[in-house]
Amino acid sequence: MAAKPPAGDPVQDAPQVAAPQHAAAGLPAIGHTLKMAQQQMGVRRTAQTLLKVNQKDGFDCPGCAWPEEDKRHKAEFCENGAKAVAEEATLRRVTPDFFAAHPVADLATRSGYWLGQQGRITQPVYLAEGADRYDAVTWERAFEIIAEELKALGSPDEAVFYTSGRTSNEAAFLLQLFAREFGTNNLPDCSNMCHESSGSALVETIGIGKGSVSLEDLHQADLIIVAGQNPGTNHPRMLTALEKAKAAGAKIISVNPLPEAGLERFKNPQTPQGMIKGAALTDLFLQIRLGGDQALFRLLNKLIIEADGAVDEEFVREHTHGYEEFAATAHAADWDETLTATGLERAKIEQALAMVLTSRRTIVCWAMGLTQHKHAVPTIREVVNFLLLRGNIGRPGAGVCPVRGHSNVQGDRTMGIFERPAPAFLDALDKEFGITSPRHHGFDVVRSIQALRDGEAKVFFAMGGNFVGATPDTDVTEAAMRRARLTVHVSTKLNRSHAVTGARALILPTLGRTDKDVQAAGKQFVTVEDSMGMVHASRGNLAPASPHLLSEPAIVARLARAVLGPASATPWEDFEKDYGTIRDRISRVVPGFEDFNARVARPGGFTLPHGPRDERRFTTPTGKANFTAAPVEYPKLPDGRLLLQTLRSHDQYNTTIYGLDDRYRGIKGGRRVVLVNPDDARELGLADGTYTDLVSEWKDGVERRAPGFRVVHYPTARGCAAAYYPETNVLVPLDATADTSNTPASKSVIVRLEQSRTA
Ligand SMILES: Nc1nc2c(c(=O)[nH]1)N[C@H]1C(S)=C(S)[C@@H](COP(=O)(O)OP(=O)(O)OC[C@H]3O[C@@H](n4cnc5c(=O)[nH]c(N)nc54)[C@H](O)[C@@H]3O)O[C@H]1N2
Ligand SMILES: Nc1nc2c(c(=O)[nH]1)N[C@H]1C(S)=C(S)[C@@H](COP(=O)(O)OP(=O)(O)OC[C@H]3O[C@@H](n4cnc5c(=O)[nH]c(N)nc54)[C@H](O)[C@@H]3O)O[C@H]1N2
Ligand SMILES: [Mo]
Repeated sequence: MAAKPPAGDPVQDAPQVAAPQHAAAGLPAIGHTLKMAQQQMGVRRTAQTLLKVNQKDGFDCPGCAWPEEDKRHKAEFCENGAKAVAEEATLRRVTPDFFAAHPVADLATRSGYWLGQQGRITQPVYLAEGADRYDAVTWERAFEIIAEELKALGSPDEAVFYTSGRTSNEAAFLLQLFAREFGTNNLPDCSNMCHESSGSALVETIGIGKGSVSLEDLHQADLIIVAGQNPGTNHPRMLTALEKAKAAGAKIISVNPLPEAGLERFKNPQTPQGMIKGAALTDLFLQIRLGGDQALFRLLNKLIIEADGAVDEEFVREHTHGYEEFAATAHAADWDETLTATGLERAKIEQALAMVLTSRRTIVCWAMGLTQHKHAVPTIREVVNFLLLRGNIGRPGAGVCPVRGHSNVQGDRTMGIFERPAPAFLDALDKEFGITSPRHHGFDVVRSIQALRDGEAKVFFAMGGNFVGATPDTDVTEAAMRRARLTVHVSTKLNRSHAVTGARALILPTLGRTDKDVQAAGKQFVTVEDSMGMVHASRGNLAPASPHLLSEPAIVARLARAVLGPASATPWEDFEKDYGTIRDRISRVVPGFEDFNARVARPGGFTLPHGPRDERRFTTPTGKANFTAAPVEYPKLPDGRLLLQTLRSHDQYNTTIYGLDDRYRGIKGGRRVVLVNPDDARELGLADGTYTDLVSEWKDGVERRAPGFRVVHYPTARGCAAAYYPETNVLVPLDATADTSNTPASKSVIVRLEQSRTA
């Protein structure tokens, strides 16, 4: 039997600090994985689940969106994927007794770690208006309550339907269909906080908001630039791809304010050689200042244009638009300004340029380090300029590689989870279902919070995720959520959002990826799309955590029937019985899914079309790939301040905290740490071990404070600091967002450190 969850709140944040490590994975990772998994699942279930992760007849890992190699290993999972599985397949249970013993006010005092450790939720529960705790409720009554509140709204736009990226294609398609049939495009999703900046930049420049490379391309590249990403923790299986690429002769440049262990050296646990020695991955480390990437790529672009024969003129002529204007802007790029913006030495940039110019096939990979800045969109556009200059799109071994987060975040968007849907998508949806979808845009994440705050939105429904835990400006967001009439969370596990409720609240427990899903027509599977546009099936094999759980598609189907009633001609009941009928509809609405049921039945699934990758076809208004020219921006710091990035530790999955260690960075037993460059720390008079409050300064004059962070002297870039999210969300102002994408700028928060106590 698995260990019981801790009785009291175990979070005694007392971080212990050792030197950071220089290599990721290998033997310690395997030991660590099995220990954590067995604590949650017991020995037998650990074996039963971990061998099914990412196998062709198994389930898609609920961890990240990194794709699978065609030839699978027996153990096709990584340390952090195994932790994600163990969290879900845990034997711990949250029953109605638990809610009887813990009033909502008590839940609100608990850490996210403690809440998550309580286990899987087993029954729907309801917090009545004026009640102090959740009580068991039937599914019928739960759907009636939601229907009552939705029907009482002055307009469908007073409801918000949020999606987190673990939701399957089938459930996502139903949810957006229901929202639009109900009458709103208020479909914010976690992508708004994640790769929205990538989508915005890519749609404008290459006509499609998705990456253009496959695993095969990575293996064939001459040069891979990994900018603003920490794969050793967040996409560990990517290290295997990088290792293969290196073995085939590729060079790797890492662009990061932090020397991340996984990028330095990788000890592959799947090869005996790798386990012992490990491979050095990074050839050149550019330790950049936060937010300096646009300036870096702009200067490289100038140097490429000025180097003899370095521009792929034929590609530029045939396939691009706007080169002249861009080249003129790039020409003005300035060394001094670039060195200030990036904090890099001239020689390092020259070294990078030499590597760029000798590479015929270049890929740029990126994640949150590029997307969560005020100027994230122009930064990613500059990366596109960089690739276009040398024809690095639509050619083997080359392209754009935004590395996605949640395992189906890309698929959810493909299925229409978007507050600003394309008219062609809505036309196809309306034609298929005989409905009239609203054409005006809905609320994204930040707009949803503002609408709740201002009383413009009154019902909040979440398909997964932890909305108040993941969003910025925690105090503002929590106050906004408490103003709602009704908050509803379809969840597997407890989190902060269940403790910060509207006047009425529901928790609807659901099946996870690992659970067997049996409906009237028999055993069902769902489908997902990975970061590289591969669509495949996912089948759970465990007995569900409780007999009272409904699947996500079943919950949406029943909700739709309760709300829309007989007036809806959509066959919601059939959808619940047989997900194949949902896929039939998807195949007629979403381009690229033709013959969906037949094609997804093949082991490994199929690849979605991608114009730029497949045939250098760019569906932009100009019909070409667009060069863009924007002024260079970078954060400027007042004296005595630091620029804070809010990032992930090795022991968390977003707001789900697995443990209190960040092994590769040498942190143990606590999360309230702030990593500061030793020279900056000395100038600020902050010895290692000093306790400080982080105080964020924003133009609204409000001081946002996160108390009690232990200063850790750490080799980050000068002027920059780092601390974990979600503890630091309280510091990110709601209106500090990226231009165009409206993504919270959670990687560039101006802070001062106020000494609170000494260790
Ligand atoms: N185990 C685990 N896996 C995960 C997740 C998890 O929480 N845990 N989360 C999933 C999700 S939803 C996502 S979106 C991804 C996130 O994956 P990442 O983007 O890797 O996650 P972060 O921890 O936010 O790390 C940001 C990285 O960018 C660097 N960086 C920050 N600012 C800048 C900058 O201005 N310039 C440059 N060049 N670098 C910068 C940081 O130092 C850090 O290495 O991971 C997914 N996978
Ligand atoms: N400051 C700061 N803020 C950030 C970020 C940052 O880097 N810094 N990163 C942003 C990013 S990239 C993202 S993606 C968001 C993440 O935002 P979310 O996706 O909203 O948050 P998660 O923590 O991933 O959600 C975890 C919860 O999902 C539920 N869950 C898990 N599996 C399932 C399932 O199968 N079905 C259902 N229905 N529920 C399930 C569980 O109840 C769990 O508690 O956070 C963003 N916020
Ligand atoms: Mo994400």
